[in-house]
Amino acid sequence: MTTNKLALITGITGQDGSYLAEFLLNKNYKVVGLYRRSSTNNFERIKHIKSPNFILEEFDLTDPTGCFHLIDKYKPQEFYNLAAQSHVATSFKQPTTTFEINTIGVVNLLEAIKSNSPATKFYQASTSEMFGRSYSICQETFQKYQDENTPMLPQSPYGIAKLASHNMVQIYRSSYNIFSCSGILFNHESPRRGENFVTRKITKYIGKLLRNETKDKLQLGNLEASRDWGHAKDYIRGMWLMLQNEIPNDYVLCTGQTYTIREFLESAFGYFNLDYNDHIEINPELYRPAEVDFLRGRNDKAKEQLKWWPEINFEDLVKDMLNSDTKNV
Ligand code: NAP
Ligand code: F7E
Repeated sequence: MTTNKLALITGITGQDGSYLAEFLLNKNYKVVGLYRRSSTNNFERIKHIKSPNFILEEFDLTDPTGCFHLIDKYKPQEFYNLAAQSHVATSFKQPTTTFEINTIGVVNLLEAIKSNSPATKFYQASTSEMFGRSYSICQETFQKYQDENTPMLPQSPYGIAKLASHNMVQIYRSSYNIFSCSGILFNHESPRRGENFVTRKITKYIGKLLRNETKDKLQLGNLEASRDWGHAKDYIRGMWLMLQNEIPNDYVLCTGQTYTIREFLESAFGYFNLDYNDHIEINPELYRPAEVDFLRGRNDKAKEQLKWWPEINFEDLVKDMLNSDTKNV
């Protein structure tokens, strides 16, 4: 197999960036992973990747000149923008930074592509958080769901910033003919999930508990919200499929199943015959100023047009995260 395409990935040090890099390298892509400078290197999720086709380059999404030169230098076939201030609760505390990274940063990239490499295919990491409190109702089952046609009413600075960039991606597609797509991805997790997202916070705590490394209770906020949780490995395959399609478009990627945080707790603690009620404590400070109460996606468009559907179910996702976080127990 010869090396065929060049792909650039922002957010390479994050959960999705690391899985996408592995996926593309397996397809014999040349991959340039873009990371932002930090005082200590943050390569935990990618340090195992050893390939002559994988290189790293320093970059910050909020620097327009850097974006401009980067696109000009590589003129890649595919560009995956996965970098973001991705924590919803943080976005309430840092709304300006969230907009600079999640909205202006995306415009920086789109402008650079328009000027320097208009044939580059662009993927934007949009999110189910854009739906906020909005949902559609299925006429047959009367169940609530969200899909590409559901109106969007975001409930956080994160959701609003992502919706603005989502709309910009559509503008560059319709106005300038850029092959730009947004994946409206519902929550996806893995053993590489950041430790301050609720699923990983729970599985990491269970590992510590079983190794007798903590006597503290796990502090959590709202347990009644519902999320449509899938596995990151499935979702990065969907990102790639969007850029292989003949026409650019936006797609929901989700499982179609929804569980509350309480149900996640039951499943994760239950795996070790533990009762989560004995180990958690509600901390009102972890409640958000506004909450997205219910998310369940419908992936009919991705199924039909991309032949994409998730292969890892909820139980196997929880097991995968627990097996990783309870190593050496
Ligand atoms: P993640 O683990 O938090 O990774 C985010 C990445 O963005 C990190 O590599 C981070 O670098 C980088 N980054 C942040 N600010 C940057 C900047 N100014 N310049 C350059 N890089 C910057 O997120 P993820 O879970 O992989 O998610 C990937 C993308 O999908 C994000 O855009 C997220 O908003 C979106 N999304 C995620 C989900 C989900 O459930 N995971 C669902 C829908 C959409 P550092 O490592 O230096 O912080
Ligand atoms: O919260 C509740 C919290 O932070 C899930 C990001 O990847 O998915 C993610 O955003 C739910 C919320 O994910 C704690 O109130 C309770 O209802 O794991 P999360 P998120 O906010 O859904 C979307 C699709 C993205 O795009 C985002 O980038 O759990 N919850 N107690 C808690 N959440 C956290 N983080 N910590 C708690 O202690």
